[in-house]
Amino acid sequence: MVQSRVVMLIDFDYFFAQCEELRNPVIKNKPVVVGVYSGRTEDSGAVSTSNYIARKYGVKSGIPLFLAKRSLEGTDAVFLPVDHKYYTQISDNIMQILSVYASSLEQVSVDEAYLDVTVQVSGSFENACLYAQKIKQDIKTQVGLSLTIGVGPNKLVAKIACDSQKPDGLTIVKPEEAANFFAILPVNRLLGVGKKTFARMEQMGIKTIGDLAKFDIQRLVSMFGKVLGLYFHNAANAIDNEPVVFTGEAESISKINTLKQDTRDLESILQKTSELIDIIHNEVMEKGYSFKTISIYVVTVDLLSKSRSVTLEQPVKAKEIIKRHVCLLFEKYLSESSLDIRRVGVRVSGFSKEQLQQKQLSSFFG
Ligand code: DGT
Ligand code: CA
Ligand code: CA
Repeated sequence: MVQSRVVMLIDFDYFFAQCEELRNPVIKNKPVVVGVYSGRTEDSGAVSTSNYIARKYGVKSGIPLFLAKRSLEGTDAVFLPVDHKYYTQISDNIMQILSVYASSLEQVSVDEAYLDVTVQVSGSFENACLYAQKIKQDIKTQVGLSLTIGVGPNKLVAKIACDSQKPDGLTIVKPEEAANFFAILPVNRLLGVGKKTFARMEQMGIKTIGDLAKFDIQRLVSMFGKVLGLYFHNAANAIDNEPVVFTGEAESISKINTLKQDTRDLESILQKTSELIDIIHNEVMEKGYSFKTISIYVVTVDLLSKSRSVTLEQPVKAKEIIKRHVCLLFEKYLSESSLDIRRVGVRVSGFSKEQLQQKQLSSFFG
């Protein structure tokens, strides 16, 4: 029997608004609205997102700010402008933690990533449930954010599972449950079924994904063309063979570990990171990569995590270069922070595969 893949989609809850709650917890019990202020008048602009308290008043992504203000009149609502730089920092931090949990991580937006965890859970969806809970708990304690996880045999099922229960959700759809899980959902839950297609399908008698799954494939092809027709047929039948692939800068190789004891001692930290660097460097060499970016990752005793990185002008591949920069980054970090460190990590990214350059540089630095 072919073993099924185990794929997760992780989506951070009410992301921009939750980030704002994180740095200012007193607003947590109030409606929180994050908006893009266009600046024309005081209230012109649109809502980027809102917390779930504000959503009860009908305030959600995309609506005009003046409408949001009106809906929340008489409440102690908090309105804040978007701070992309801050949200990206938190996002990068979470992605870095998540990457350790998967064979591959594909970031699809600032608050969403697919993880292939087949190997990590030995192909078992029972294990996947515990594993997902562990991930949620880890992000909760390390970063302080809640997230929603969908698990399925492929990206398509994971995505729809994830969307089905938010916030702080965990929905697991086993391969044998996918057809039933999909069947009752409205067909516009599938990617690619927008307003127009939805209306057209409705005319054809297709309302649910189940209707679409049973619909004659030839007729679908004649209605929507070969590519789209086949896609709709497969998607409705929960078939999706797209692999989870690293994308662009999201690709990195990293390792994180807990120190023997909480410390600020550079020597003990470097001893631990040296072990991590050995593993990382070996993997980088196996893949034939050179890299440009070296990062350190720190979890302090208050369980907050921080990272620091340096990007070099030229791609390099020598282990000594990682060690040297990790040392410099930690020296700098320690001079800026006073808390003991609990966990440390190292990450390299910014990969390229130029063989010739690699050889020259490695012999130079070797
Ligand atoms: P969720 O996932 O339903 O708990 O809530 P969000 O806010 O995380 O929603 P999601 O995942 O669709 O979007 C992630 C972030 O992207 C969100 O926090 C803010 C931003 N965003 C989403 N929709 C819009 C929009 O219509 N306009 C703008 N400016 N930003 C948006
Ligand atoms: Ca989200
Ligand atoms: Ca999202």
